[in-house]
Amino acid sequence: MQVSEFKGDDYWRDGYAFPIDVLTAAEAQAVRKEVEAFEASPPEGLTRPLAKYLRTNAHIVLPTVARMARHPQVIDAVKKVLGPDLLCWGAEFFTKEAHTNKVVTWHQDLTYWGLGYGDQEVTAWIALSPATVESGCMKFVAGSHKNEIQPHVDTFDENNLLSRGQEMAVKVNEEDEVPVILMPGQMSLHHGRMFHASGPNVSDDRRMGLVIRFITPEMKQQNAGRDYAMPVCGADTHRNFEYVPDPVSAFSPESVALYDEVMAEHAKIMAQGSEKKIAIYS
Ligand SMILES: O=C(O)CCC(=O)C(=O)O
Repeated sequence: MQVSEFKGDDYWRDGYAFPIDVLTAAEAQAVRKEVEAFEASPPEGLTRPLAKYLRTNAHIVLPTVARMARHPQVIDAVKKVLGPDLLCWGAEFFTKEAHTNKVVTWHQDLTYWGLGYGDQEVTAWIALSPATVESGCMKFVAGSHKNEIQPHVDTFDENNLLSRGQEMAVKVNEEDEVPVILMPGQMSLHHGRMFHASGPNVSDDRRMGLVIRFITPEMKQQNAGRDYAMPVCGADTHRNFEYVPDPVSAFSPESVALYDEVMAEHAKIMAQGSEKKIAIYS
């Protein structure tokens, strides 16, 4: 559907909305190409492997990702859900290589973020390649955002793409699963308490999604003294987050240094309650 056809009410009923057309296929392809060029030839001066920058907080080091977080079509849709005042709290690439067993187990995003369990957060998942049942698209359970946060267990399974292999200790019935099929340039939105997961990629192409986490300024980090966000639109009368500036160029020395600072704080937040080190934050 076009952004103009998207009704925020449907999101609040189901806890998700898709497919919403936000980028042209050419725009999606350009983002994919840029990321793949960095993967083929990682820039110098990085303090950690390239994959880690892509896997979390990519908006801090990649101008394209910061630009996507302010893309007019993306913002128009997110505003229909959260209102006019928006911050970007995180952005990452969720990539599953062709013919791999990597999965994402059932979970609710807000469980580990330290931002509380409220309604002022939405995830935008933008397809950069076809997200199909074959390639391991996400699966949602309609209305599951109306539940409280369920108990989760850490599995640290190496085939699980989540930071600690977290898994809801609640069984989801197969007949309740809604596959989130998206073509390049299409977006889904989901609530932070949505039950969601994704299966392996048995297709011939890698499955790539650019995932942007939007919050309203009322949100507040509860598990650490400070947290960071990038202002996107509207006003912020709360100033609960330290502002992350747009990177001036890809992996500029300043943005790499800021990245390290943010990750040090996020590592503490994400590690709360975990018995092991969380690999993607190290
Ligand atoms: O990309 C996936 O398969 C899972 C993504 C996810 O869990 C999320 O964006 O919250």
